[in-house]
Amino acid sequence: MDSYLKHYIDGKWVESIGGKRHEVISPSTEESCTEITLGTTADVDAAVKAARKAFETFSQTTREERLALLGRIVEEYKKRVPDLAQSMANEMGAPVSFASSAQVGAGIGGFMGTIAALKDFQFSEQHGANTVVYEPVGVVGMITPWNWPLNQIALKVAPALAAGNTMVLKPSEECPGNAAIFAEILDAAGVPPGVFNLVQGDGPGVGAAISAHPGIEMVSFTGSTRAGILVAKAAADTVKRVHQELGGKSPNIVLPGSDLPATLPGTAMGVLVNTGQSCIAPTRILVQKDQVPEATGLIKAMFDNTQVGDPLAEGGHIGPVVNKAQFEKIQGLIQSAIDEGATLETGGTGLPSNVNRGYYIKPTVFSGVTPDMRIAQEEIFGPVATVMSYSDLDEAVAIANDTDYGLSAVITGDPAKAAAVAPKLRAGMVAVNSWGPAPGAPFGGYKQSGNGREGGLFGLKDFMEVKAISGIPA
Ligand code: TXE
Repeated sequence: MDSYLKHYIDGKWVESIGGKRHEVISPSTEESCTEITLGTTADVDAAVKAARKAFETFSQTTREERLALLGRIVEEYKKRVPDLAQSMANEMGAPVSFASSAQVGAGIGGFMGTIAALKDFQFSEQHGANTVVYEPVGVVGMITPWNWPLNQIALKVAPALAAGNTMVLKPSEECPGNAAIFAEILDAAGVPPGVFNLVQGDGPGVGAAISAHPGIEMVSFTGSTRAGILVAKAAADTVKRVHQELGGKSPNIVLPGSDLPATLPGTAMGVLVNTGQSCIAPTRILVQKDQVPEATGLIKAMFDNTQVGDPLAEGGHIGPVVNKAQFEKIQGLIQSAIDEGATLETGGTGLPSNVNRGYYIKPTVFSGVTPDMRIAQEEIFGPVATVMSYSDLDEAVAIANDTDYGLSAVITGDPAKAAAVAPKLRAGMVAVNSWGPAPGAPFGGYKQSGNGREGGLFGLKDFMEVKAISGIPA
């Protein structure tokens, strides 16, 4: 792959129509590492035209043909693991070993979950006098972010292909290289021209054009709640389906009396994985007040033992955050917690002592955090944990639910006791003694964390239309 990236439209690599170039800055070097051709509305029009034409034939393919295609994509994908990992390490700072295992693995997981769902999918069901059939939605617009970039692309492209849709993808302009390699993978797997189109570009340009386009029947978006609202507004005039996976502020309720050394490290690590840049990162760690000192000590030790370093070096360290804007946002949130009276246990503002450039954040732990503090309400998206104290479980549940988000929640402790707490949490996913849901979970949130679900059977259904046919004897 070139470090200058073009669009992939109708099976060909093309330059923008009247567009400029955009430089991607590596978060570890603060220097340019990739350039993209910056898409325009005219590029989106060309991609939609190709996708509409391809829909005429691709929507008629059989389950077996689509299963074979998805299988070939997985085979081609596996050949490109080093390239995919390298491009993510350069552009968004995921260390190569983590990128090639977790980041690339999550993308394959999205395809495997879809393949399993498609094998058993009932395309036709009888509901009383109605035959209900599932059909492709049409042309799907996809807008994806930079934090788990391949996972987020796979969770949209795999079910869209499985359902017989055609598509136009705009990946994040912060991390476009893996999407270009992904297009090469689909090309090598024999995805017909026009079925999958890639338009490189930014949100206000290409993202907004996709959202508003009358030739697109559905837009599937993953990113901030801020941008998700703009997507929904831009889509409103065309009444297209809007599918959103947005931000989160996940609680981690540590049940009273839990064996903390045995359980807490496994869930608290979710704040460090991917340098804290996960929408489900359980950053609000709620601990019964008698256990706060022990829990804080354990978390502090974990964060103190976490190395920060070069994403291109092998090892189990964490990398920088994606860009300068995110670095500054996180520095501001850390400072706000200090100013509002939280206790800084470790970390803090400024660069870690072993680096002198790059967007690296000190692994940071605060205790004494109260629900009204900014750091307890805003998504951090960095390696920053907050320990909050509660008196009884009713109070813990009230604090857990007291944000605008509702993506995911974690419960640490006895699973039998957790079973009574899980129904009280206003979140799309509840993970017990793990920082994230098990593979195959319908992935998505309540409240301002979005709507719709991704992954497996639920994700497949979300990329389909439902038609009821009555009056024809079965
Ligand atoms: O994301 P944006 P940003 C959260 C996280 C992070 C914050 C800011 O809290 O700190 O968002 O990140 C496209 N119309 N998440 O600003 O802008 C954009 O080009 C259409 C949570 O980098 O949401 C990119 O492709 N599209 C999250 C995508 O939206 C628009 C993942 C995401 O970028 C657009 C990332 C517009 N007007 C950040 N503006 C998660 N749910 O995992 C931007 N985009």
